[in-house]
Amino acid sequence: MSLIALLLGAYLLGSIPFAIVTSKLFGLEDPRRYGSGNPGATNVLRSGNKGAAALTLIGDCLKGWLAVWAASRLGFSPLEASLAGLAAFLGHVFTVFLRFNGGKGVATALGVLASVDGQVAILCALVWLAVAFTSRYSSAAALSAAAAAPVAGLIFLGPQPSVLVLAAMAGVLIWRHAANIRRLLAGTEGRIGGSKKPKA
Ligand code: NKO
Repeated sequence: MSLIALLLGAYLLGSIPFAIVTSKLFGLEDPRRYGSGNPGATNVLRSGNKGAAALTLIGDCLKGWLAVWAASRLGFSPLEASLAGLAAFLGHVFTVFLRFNGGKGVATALGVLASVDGQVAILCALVWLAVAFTSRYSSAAALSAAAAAPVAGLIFLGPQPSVLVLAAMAGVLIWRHAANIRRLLAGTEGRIGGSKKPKA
């Protein structure tokens, strides 16, 4: 299999929007129509359905993990496998199935990290949990974990090209949270498990 075919396959896998798929399965409203309007686990939780939110998180996470794992199994190098992870992440964010307007990439990035290096994933997940529990802001937790990712990469993987792949993922993730950053600064950001209030 060529690298191009691998990246295309990973992109298509990443493009599956689990927030939309699970919402349809559970007969819930489209998450793009309430809360932050984001097709992601945090926003699906605002529907009040914890099962749908958990399934969104697992699905979005697994596709990132699977892209890297499959690439390694197919004999691609660790750097090529991390690029497959980046392709799945970009598939989630710029999904072909939602006119290139997908999610923010947090759960998918976690799946990619878990497959690239377990220690990096655990450190970032701990940062997410610490900030989420203290602030109750999913976005602030994701922004902190993304900032930690390249640092954790350097610590556990050393200076190698796949750390740049993690940094690129973190950069796109932070950029996708621009509206959240504005709401955090204005004090109007919604908390975890908060209401379904219309978009601010
Ligand atoms: O609706 O705009 P919103 O308030 O929903 O949502 C903001 C939120 C969007 O993300 C999600 C996914 C939630 C996943 C939660 C578990 C994540 C745990 C660990 C994350 C590690 C991320 C590392 C990134 C490295 C590049 O933010």
